[in-house]
Amino acid sequence: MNDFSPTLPPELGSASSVSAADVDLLLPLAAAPRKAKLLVVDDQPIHLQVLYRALSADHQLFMATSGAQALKVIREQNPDLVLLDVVMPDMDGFEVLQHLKSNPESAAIPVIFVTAHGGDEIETQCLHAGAVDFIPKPVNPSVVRARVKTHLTLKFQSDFLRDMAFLDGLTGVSNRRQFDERLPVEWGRAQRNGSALTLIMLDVDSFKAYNDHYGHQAGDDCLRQIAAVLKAELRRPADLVARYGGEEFVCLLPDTGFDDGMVMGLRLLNAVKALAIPHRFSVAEPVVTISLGVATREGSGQASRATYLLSLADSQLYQAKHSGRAQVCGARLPMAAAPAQVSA
Ligand code: GH3
Ligand code: MG
Ligand code: MG
Repeated sequence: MNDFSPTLPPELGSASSVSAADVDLLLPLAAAPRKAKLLVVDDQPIHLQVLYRALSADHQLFMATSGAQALKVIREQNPDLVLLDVVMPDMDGFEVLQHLKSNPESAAIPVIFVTAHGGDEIETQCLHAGAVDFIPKPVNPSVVRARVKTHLTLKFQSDFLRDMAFLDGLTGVSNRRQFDERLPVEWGRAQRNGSALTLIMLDVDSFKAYNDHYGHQAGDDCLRQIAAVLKAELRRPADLVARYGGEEFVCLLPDTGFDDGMVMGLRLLNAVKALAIPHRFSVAEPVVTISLGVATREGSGQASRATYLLSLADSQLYQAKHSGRAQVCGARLPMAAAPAQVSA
């Protein structure tokens, strides 16, 4: 049995049904950059067709004809809004919504229920289940468009506010709050999978002297340039660069072992030096430089806390400062052996 055999509205092609492999090719159905992504879920092709006609001109539209298929599209496409049929065989709309709400990655996606089974009671039930709105069938295209527009506006506003809450206002990279949230998540993942995790902590050398001589504005500009360089050098999607505070930054590098972490540290050191920002008053070099501490958790053993990785990076940074600045020091986190497997 496969879950992916939607019947498509005539506009979407001549095929009356498609296989699981074809679904990926058919989606997105109306791709265009920067259009909001909508997922429409209904087991009845006729209803999909009506919603397709109403919404496809202004949105990037995805279709699903079962709850299971909807969850797959949501995982892969992360839509901005879902229009969800309530009554479907196998997995109904309430169950789909429950899945969405229980996963932090999809919990914030707004869901509008669309159902023929109207009435105050079902409407209340939909809203209590966590839907943002309720549209009765048969749908009126202009009402659907208006409600979708309203909920997309709210969604984009809340996305914007959440992004702002995690960004550093001066440099535009992530802030301390974002880092504090990500560190335990990445730490947990590394412990579970026995994968490597490297943390680099870095600090601008003689930055007080830089501010004192070149002015605070120039200091701010210098921090912005350094942040941009760090971001440009760390290109993996999972890498995180955050301003930790003042003139200190942290880089969190999942799946990065100690040797690669040290190479990355050196790259950052050289990239900042290559900015060639004059600093006649630095104790290190005549240009702005950074000192870096690298700490890596690797191997299948256990180390007790994420904060130990942070302390180790901090102590390595201290070492780099103490040894003359403009350099990288690093260490591996000592690990205890993983607990032995007990068999019955
Ligand atoms: P070291 O090489 O040991 O790190 O010396 P340092 O002078 O960089 O360190 P110190 O901690 O004495 O001074 C840090 C300076 O960073 C002091 C503060 O004025 C400056 N600073 C911190 N945050 C900002 C900021 O947002 N903008 C500017 N322009 N300067 C900042
Ligand atoms: Mg400093
Ligand atoms: Mg400092």
